[in-house]
Formats: sequence, C-alpha cells, structure tokens
Amino acid sequence: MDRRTVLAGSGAAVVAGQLALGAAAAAAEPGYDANLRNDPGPGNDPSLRNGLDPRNDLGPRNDLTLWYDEPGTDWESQALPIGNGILGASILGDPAADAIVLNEKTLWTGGPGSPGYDFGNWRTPRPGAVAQVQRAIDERERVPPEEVAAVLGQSRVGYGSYQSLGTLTLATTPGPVESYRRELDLSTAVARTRYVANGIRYTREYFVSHPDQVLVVRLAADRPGAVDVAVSLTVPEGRTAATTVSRGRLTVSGALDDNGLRHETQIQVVTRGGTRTDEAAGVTVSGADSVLVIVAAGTDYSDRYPTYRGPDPHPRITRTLQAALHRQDQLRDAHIRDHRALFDRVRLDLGRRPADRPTDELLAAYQGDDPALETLFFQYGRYLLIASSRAGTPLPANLQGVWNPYAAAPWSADYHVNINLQMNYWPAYATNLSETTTPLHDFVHALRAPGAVTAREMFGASGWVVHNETNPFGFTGVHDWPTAFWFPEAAAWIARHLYEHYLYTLDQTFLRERAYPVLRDVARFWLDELHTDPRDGRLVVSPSYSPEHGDFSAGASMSQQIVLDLFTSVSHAAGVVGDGRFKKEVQAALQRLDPGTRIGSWGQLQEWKGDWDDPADDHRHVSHLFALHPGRQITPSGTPALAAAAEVSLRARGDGGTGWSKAWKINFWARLHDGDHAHLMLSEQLRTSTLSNLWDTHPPFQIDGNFGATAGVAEMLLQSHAGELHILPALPTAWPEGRVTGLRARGDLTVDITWADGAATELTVRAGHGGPVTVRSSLVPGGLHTFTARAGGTYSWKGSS
Ligand code: FUC
Repeated sequence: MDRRTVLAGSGAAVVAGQLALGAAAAAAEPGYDANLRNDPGPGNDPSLRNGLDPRNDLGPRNDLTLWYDEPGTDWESQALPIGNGILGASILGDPAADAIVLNEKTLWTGGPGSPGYDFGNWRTPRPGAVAQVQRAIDERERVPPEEVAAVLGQSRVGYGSYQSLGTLTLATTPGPVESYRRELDLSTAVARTRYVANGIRYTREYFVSHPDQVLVVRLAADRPGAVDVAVSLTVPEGRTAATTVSRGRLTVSGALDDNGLRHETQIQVVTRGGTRTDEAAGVTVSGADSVLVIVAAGTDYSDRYPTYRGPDPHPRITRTLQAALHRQDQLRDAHIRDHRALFDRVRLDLGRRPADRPTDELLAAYQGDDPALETLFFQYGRYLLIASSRAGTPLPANLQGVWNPYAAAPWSADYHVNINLQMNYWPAYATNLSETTTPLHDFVHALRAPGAVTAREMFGASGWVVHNETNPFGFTGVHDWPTAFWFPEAAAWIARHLYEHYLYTLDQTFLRERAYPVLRDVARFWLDELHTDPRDGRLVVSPSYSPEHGDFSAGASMSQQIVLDLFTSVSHAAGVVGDGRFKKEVQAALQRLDPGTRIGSWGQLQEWKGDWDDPADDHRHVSHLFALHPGRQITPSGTPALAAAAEVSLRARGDGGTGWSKAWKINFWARLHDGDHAHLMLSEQLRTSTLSNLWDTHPPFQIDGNFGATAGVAEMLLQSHAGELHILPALPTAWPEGRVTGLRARGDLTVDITWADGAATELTVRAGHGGPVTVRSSLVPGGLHTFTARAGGTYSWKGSS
C-alpha cells in the first residue's frame, strides 16, 4: 500500500500516527459549538450516551460475535468489516494507532475521463470478427482460446480499479495495554475494542449507519478526562486532496488524477470534556471524558451512461454530517434497529454454543466438527450482505464487498459476471434479505444502455449484452485475457436474479416494471444471436466458451443451459404480464434450442456438446452443472439420469478448488440431496479457504465464497426451485438437531423448521400470497402434500422425534 499523509507539513500534533499531546494541550480550544451538541443536556447521563456504559464490561457475549484477544496487524485476514452498503470501514483496533481503512463503493478509477478511455475500444472487435470465429468453429468444431482472442480480444484501457477512500487513524499513547479484546457483534453490526491501560478501562465502538449514512466511532473510558486522541486521515496517492480543519471538522476533498472523479470526506470530532484542538490537518483531543468521531463521504459518481457523473458531493456530505450531528444521541439505536430489522429475520440454532475461545482459535481448531462456528459463518454471510448492499445506494457488492485498501485491487475488485457477482446474491432471497438486492437490480438496469451499444456493434444484435466482467462505467465488451474474456451469457445469468425476485415475492408490479423489460431484452439478444448448428440443425450459442478452460466451440453446456433457463423464465413472465406475442416467439425458439444436457462416455454430464471431458480435470468452474444449481433443469426426482451424471462430474472435479468453488459445491451437493457431502464442502471451505476474520479466500480475499456458503447452508435446509417446498433436503448427520426460522421460499413463503434425530419435528409455513403449496417432508401426510394457502395464512405440522 502506497500512501502519503495529508497531514504532512502540519507542524502539529500528528507525527507518524503518534500523538504529541503537549502541543495539543497548549493550543487547546476550550469551548464547543452548541450546535454540535457537546452538552449532555438535562437528564442525559454522559457515561451512558449512545447506549455505551464504559464503566462496565461489554456485557454477556453474544453467540454471533467474532472476537480476538489481540489487535489485528494484517488487513486481509484480520480486519473486521462494518458497512452500510456504500461506506465501509475495517477495524484492526490497535490502541496506539487505530488505522481504519475507509471505503466508499463508487470510488473507482477508469471510465470517462481516464487516459486512453474510449467506449468504442471497449465494445468493438473489428466488424465481422464474431462471425469469423463462428465460421472457424463450424469448420473445425474446436478453436483454441488464444486464437479466438487474437481475432476478438482487445484492450481494456481505462477499465480502472476500486480504490480505498483513505485511512482514518486514531492515535494515542496508551503505554502498556492489558485485557485487550476486539470484536464484531453480527447481531448489532457494532465492532468494539476494549483494553485496560494505566488501570483505566478504555472502550471504542464502531458502526456504519445506514439510516444516517455515517461511520461513527466512539471512544470512552471508565475514568473522567482519560481520553486523548489525535484524529487524522491519510489518503492514497494519485488524487488531489485539499484539507481544511475548522471547529473539530476535518474535510478532505479533491479528485482522482486518473478520471477526475471527485471525492470528499468530512470527519467531525465531538468531545465531552477535555480540550479539542484544530491542527493544520487533523484534530487532537486531550483529557476528554469521551469522544465521538462521525464520518460522511461521497463522490460525484452516477450510474448513468455515458458520463457516469453526478453532482459535486460537497453539499450532500455537508448535509449528511450536519444531520448526523443533530442526531448524535440516536445514531447508535437507529443503526441497531435498522440492522436488526433485516438480520433478525433468520435464526439458526444447530444445538451448540460456541466454545469460549477467540474466533481465530476456533477456526484453527476446526475439523468439521463445530456447528456453532458453522452457524456463525452462515450468519456472517448474511451480515456481510447487509453491510455491503443496501437499497438506495449505488452499485452491488463487488468482489470484496465494499472493503478494499488497495489502489490496484485483485481483479480490480470489480464485478465478475461469470459466477462471482451472481454468487454474491445467492443468499439474498432464501435468507430473507430481499431488500439487499436493489443495488444489483439498479446495476443491471444501468448496464442496459451501454450493453445495447455493445450488442449492436459487436454482434449486430438487438437487446443488450455484458461479458465476463464489468465495472461501474458500463464495460460490456471483452478484455484481453484469452482464458477469461468471452461470456455473453452473463447478461442472462444476472437477469435471472430479477426473475427470482418475482418468484420469491410474487410482486407483479416488480415483474412488469423491473424484471420483464430486462429479461425480454436479453432474450431478444439471444433470439438474434443463436446460431443453427450445422451438425444437427439445433439452435446453439456460438462462439461458446465454458468458463474458464477448454476450447471455443458451439453449444457448450453452460451456454445452452443458461439460454434455456432464460427462455423458460421469459416465456413464463411474458404470460404473467400478458405479452403473448413475445411468449410465442420465445417458445418457438425453445423447441429448437439445444438443451445442453448430455451424458458422456464415462457417465459424466458433458461440459461441451462434444464428448471431450477429461476425468482428471479438476477445474474450479463446474459450469456444466449450472442446470443443477443455480438453474433448475436438473433435479434428482425430475431428471434422475441427469442428476446421476451431474454427480459423476462433480465427484471427478473433486472437493478442492478456490473458496467460491467450494461454496458452489456446497450448493451442488445440497441440490443432489447429499447433506454429508454438502457439509464436507462447508468444512473444506472453513478449513482451507477461510481467513481468521472469516472472510473467504480465493486466495486472495474474495467475498463471493462467503455468500455462496451462506446460500449453501440455506439450500441444505430448504429448497423450493422444483415447484415444491422441500424441507431438510440435505440435512447432514453432523447436524442431528436444530432449528431455523425465517427462511424464505419461492411463492412468497416463510418457513420455520425444527428437527431432532435428523428428522423434522415441527414445521410452520407462512404464506404471503394465497394459492397451492406443495410440501415435501416426513411431517406431512404421505411425505408430499398439497394444500391451498390463504394469503396471510399460517400452517403448521408437528411430529414426534
Ligand atoms: C473468475 C474466476 C477466478 C476469480 C475471478 C475473480 O474469473 O475464475 O477464479 O474468482 O473470477
């Protein structure tokens, strides 16, 4: 990490993150601005402000707490993430130099304004190039990726990377520290550090509020006048950063050198007691009873093609910070209420309390035998989704959610759409967090305009397209990496999330206004672009490439399965919204479409239309099993032969892979109703692809695996993709008893399940909409039972264990 400090030359209190208190005290400003509500006010016990009582211990430990007995030193494996969907902060918690990496999700280099940027270069291999590759495939069946890349590949100059906003440092000179503890409470979304120094107990609380759009840090001590701190912000190189400090407020604003994107961060330091001093480029406090640090930040990014720029962030940031200051006593409660309204909806109890050991020790000791850690990991995925994707903020969770300290992040911390972005949202519906999907829907809508230009100019097709990866600036073409650039099926795969939204909520307005236009336009692209296979006259995708290996060919299984899935959804949706003409057109194409499900010579589900699979291939992408998960074309009861072939392929691929690959395998095994193998994959992921802070690692840290694992656990407990509610479809022997409440199923259903001795003992289904519901469970008559639910009705079954 290459940073320069904006404090350089202040000549004042902050030197290399350490506080020189003498200077601060001498220059102290005695009073406080009444507007900033430094006075406790009548009846307000200062020590209890913001709900934190620094005199006490932090209370009984919650089962859903990650905790550590040392400060973190390594960002990637030890930072504890907090966020509100757009602002992110990661907590390492060093008492002397508490360096908090700040993020704002829209702060990206690249796109309009960056050197060499040309939207034309992003979308256009020379005219006719796609057809040229198609002809080569018709003639030779298999064409190596390098050869295709030479014809199609192009520069992605100006693609850019996600950036960190800066590092907020809280510097003190605590002397020897004891009784240290650092934690993140998933149930309140509040991180804390506490320690004892010189016989004084210090506590810090950190949270990022969605209702108030600010990061809040509160420093307190159990003795009056004991809090000293220097607050500063360092920002990475490669941007202008003008700094002003006035009345305890540090403002840093400027623009990225690369693309001129404006950024602004405002940090207000509010003190109770003691002295607060404005330095040239920071704020120092000495002898305070407590200190509140409130941070607001933003950029002038907008998701509108082609400029991708909105208004200067300054007025908005100023208003946000001012409003938060006026609500400083309510910030914490409002934040916790807001978080709990989402987080508390699903409870999972696998019958074990966590052992009283730090989370990193629990993880290190884990051998597939700790349901409490598995529960924590499941809920962590839900927590991370809430923290990195909230309605009303732009951009979905990226490859690192919202957390990133780098100027050149791995894979730019972008939006890979050949599985990764999709995986980020797998848990959203099933684990009752449908509101977190709004930024994804907005992102998909924003891709339509640039994607339509790319579809027209690259393919001469209508509709819209996006390939292997994309960024906040409408990158919808192909880049120059031979083994991972071609994936026009991405638009269909990502659009299915909007259809899933409808399936889970049955919200017809959403279907008509948000989902259908997207699905219809992607289907138009494929209606134009499907190719008649000279081998058998079926409609195939060509060029087609199974991510991210093998040769280019026509009709690779994943390509066909995705288009089939799209056409099936669109045809159903067209029926619901009354677009009969389009439904007919799509159904005619469906008749001719190659379904992409073939059983090969060694019993495997073929990855390609030709039987080319190598039984020794253990590639992390198990793309040809899309039809099993997240698709719905293959089910053990509906298509048993294909399910058996999928299992042969899955076993051949093995139990290894990157973090996200293992997470996908949890879902595959759950869909095959093999709970023990699903659990084995969960334990492999925890044992070998999970960092001390429980972040998934590819390596490096990549958040998709967290989300994929959470979705996988939900898939083990409840499935609803095959037209029925399947209760405990893949319960592992490792979880003989337990209870889950609040899981969601397609059809606007909410489900609670209790089980003992490996079988359901209680089941409750709440129906949001009326209509027929089919339940598969040992608890219902005959094991499979259909009833007509009333809108708002609750239905329960009980058995004996
Ligand atoms: C896909 C994967 C890689 C990595 C990247 C971000 O291309 O094949 O493993 O996860 O996305």
